[in-house]
Amino acid sequence: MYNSLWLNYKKLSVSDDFEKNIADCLCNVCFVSFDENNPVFLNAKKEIETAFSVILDRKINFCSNENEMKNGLFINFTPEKDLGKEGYHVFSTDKGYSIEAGGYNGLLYGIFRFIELLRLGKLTGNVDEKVIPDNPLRMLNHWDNMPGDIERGYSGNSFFFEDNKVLVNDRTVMYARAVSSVGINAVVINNVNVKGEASYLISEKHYEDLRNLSEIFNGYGISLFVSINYALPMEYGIETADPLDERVISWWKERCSEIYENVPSLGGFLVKADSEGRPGPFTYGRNQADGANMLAKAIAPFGGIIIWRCFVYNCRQDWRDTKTDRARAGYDYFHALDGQFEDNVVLQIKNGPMDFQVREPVSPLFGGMEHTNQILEVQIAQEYTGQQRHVCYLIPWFKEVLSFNTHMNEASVADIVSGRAMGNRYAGMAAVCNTGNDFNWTGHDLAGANLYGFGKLSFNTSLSSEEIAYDWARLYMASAMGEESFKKINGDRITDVTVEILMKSWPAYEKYNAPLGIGWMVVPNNHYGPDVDGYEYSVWGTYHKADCRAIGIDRTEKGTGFTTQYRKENAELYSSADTCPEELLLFFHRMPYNYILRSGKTIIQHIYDTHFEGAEDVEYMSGLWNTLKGLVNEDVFERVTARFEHQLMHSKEWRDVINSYFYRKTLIEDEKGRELY
Ligand code: GCV
Repeated sequence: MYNSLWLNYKKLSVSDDFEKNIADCLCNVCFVSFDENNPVFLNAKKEIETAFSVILDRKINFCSNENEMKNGLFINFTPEKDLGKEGYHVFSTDKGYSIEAGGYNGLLYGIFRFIELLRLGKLTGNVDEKVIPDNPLRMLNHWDNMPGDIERGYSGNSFFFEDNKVLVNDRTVMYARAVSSVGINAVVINNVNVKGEASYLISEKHYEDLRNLSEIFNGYGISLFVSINYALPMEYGIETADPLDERVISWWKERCSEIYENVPSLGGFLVKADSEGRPGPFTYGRNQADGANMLAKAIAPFGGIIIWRCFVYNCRQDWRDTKTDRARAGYDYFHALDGQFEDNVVLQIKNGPMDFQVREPVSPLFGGMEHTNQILEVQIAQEYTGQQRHVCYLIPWFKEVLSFNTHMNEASVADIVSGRAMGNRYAGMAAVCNTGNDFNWTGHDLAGANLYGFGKLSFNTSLSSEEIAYDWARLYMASAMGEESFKKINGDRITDVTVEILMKSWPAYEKYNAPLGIGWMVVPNNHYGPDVDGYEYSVWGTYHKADCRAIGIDRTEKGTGFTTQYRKENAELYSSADTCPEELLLFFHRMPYNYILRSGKTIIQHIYDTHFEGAEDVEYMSGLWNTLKGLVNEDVFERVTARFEHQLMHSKEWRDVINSYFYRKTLIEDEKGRELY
């Protein structure tokens, strides 16, 4: 059982005006000049039929000759216009409405958006929306394992795998519809940690299922990708995985040829190499470009691409070693290889240099490579941001990352990953996905906003977080109640409350988490809940080094030198505590607790205050949520209420554990005399 996410179409008849001017008009739909056998066309048409027949509660008449129709919705194939294959233009005309698209993906996106505009009540007045997606690749990475579990999955088990088999069923179709409705065009179905049966996902045993899955995906404009085990040839009796060894090279060529014979539309491979125990080219004294290029050459004849992750670091560090710095690793391994990758290799770079903490600086690899295809990797699976038990709307965070000026020719991260800055064809955004086989797909209903939002943002990076939150809240939360909730008062109330909660949630989470960008005060391994010293006594190299005098890591030139990996302007900004953005102060600097921040507060007082405030913010959000009782769908209300109860308790635990840790280290009292344990 599963719900239909934000595609839960309900009858919508909000006013006489709607009935007369919109509903009557939209009963007539004309598709002009499309290939009526194209699978994307067929799905697009089906979507209109499904949506309109429910929303308008009328029979829909289709035609393909525009002269046959006086008014209605006209959908035109316009490859000659400047929309590319994925852009669309929706506008009102004196005969009703038009959607223009230059390709089948554009058609699908235009139709999905048109249905949204209809449901959002935005089809009144003069409609004119033309969008060409900013990012060529808009990707979801699932960390699903073939036995059926999900690494860092917080919403049930996999719907792609069970008992080491690939699942292809009606849920697959629902998934494809939903993610393509927000513009996703590439999906990796399996975990980057490729182990066990997953090594053999690209083998005869699973080709048929992969082909069936890819056909469903293709019908929604999505390319199927798989994560592979870099050392796979060794599972087939070759003694080495050295990328320069002829046996390895020809093994991959043959395997690629076999795969494409069976799964012709496969997009390519995602690879995690030389990281956290995964094999890679380092074992053979080769570099990351050697490894990626060998695979790229093998897959190129079939039009495939290699997405190669830059999350490469040594996860064993002695705490006394003050020079080694995990934050440096990505740049240290990849920067010098700029320009050496094949055209069909794309490097996938996590937003920060560490690992999806609630706050990190942007990775210096963005702006550090001028001749390499790049994808930004973010994580909507809330591994470090409350594991979908806490509400944490991450789109504002991603917007900050995208707008970061790398000072490489003044390009922002958005400019680089869109391909605009360097004119590259392969570029984009990927999110580690937050779905599972729970009824509501994302465990926390409000986490659905991150799935919807990631797609929307990667399609159009200039949308604001609020706009995205508003549309999602209206489509999912308000529409769950159907017609009644769309009526002015309830619909607006539900939407406004939901948007307010979403927009408060990431700042609140940051307040009760580790302070000022230091990160990693979380329980090791499962990454849930506070454990200030949990990682301090492990070898992962994520130390905060808090003692009774100071906290933070000196990452300036005098320290680990991480700041020098940025372009001059950013290196200077981060090098001095006076100019360093304060939310990142302890990431870059080791500071005494009585250092005075720009707010006039000492660091220690800031820690106390933010932790009290964070828990209060949760109390406020949860109170707001309670005002929706009786207004939103009862199931949704109960599920979210239960999660808020937990978040309330858990945010207080975070507050108390962090505050008492620092109180006991420093013995400095809270100026406001609140209870510290
Ligand atoms: C898939 C972190 C996570 C791991 C994850 C890894 C990665 O270390 O905790 O679960 O592995 O990142 O991104 O590869």
